Amino acid sequence: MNILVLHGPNLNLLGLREPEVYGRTTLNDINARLNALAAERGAMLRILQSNHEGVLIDAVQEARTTANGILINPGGYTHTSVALRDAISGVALPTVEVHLSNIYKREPFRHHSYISPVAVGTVAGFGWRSYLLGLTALLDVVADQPSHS
Ligand code: CA2
Repeated sequence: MNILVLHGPNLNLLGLREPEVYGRTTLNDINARLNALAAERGAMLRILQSNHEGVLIDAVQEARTTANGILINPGGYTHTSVALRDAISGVALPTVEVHLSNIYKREPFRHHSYISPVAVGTVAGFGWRSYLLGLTALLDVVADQPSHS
C-alpha cells in the first residue's frame, strides 16, 4: 500500500515558531512517527512539504498512478484553494485531511475548508497525533476497498 503524505505551506516551521499554537514537535519528528506507523502496517509513504500550491497539485495528480490514498494537511490552502480541492476530487483517491489545531476553535476564517467535502474525513485538534490518527483511518479505509488486494 502506497500513501502520499502532503504538508502544506509553513508547516516546515513546526516546532521552530509559535509553539503555543502548533506545539514543539518538528515536521521531521512527525514524519518519523508516520514512517514508523506505516512500517508496522506494511505501508510505504511518499512525504512532501511545499509552500507552493502548484507543487502540491502536481503531487496529487501524480498520486493517481502511484498511490492508494492521500493524507494531507493543506495548511492555509485549506481555507482558500479551489484548485487543490479540484485536484483531490479529480484523482478520486481516498483522502484524509488533518490539522494540528482545532480549526473550529480558532478565527472564523478557519472554520471553512474547501478540502473537507472531497475528503473521506478530517482529524483536527490533536496536535501531531492528528497525523497518526489520520493515517490509521486512511490505511483502514484503503484496506477495506474491494479493489485492494
Ligand atoms: O492546524 C493546522 O494544522 C493548520 O492546517 C495549520 C495552518 C493553518 O493555516 C490552518 O488554519 C490550520 C498553518 C500552518 C502554519 O504552521 C506554522 C507552524 C509554525 C509556525 C508558523 C506557522
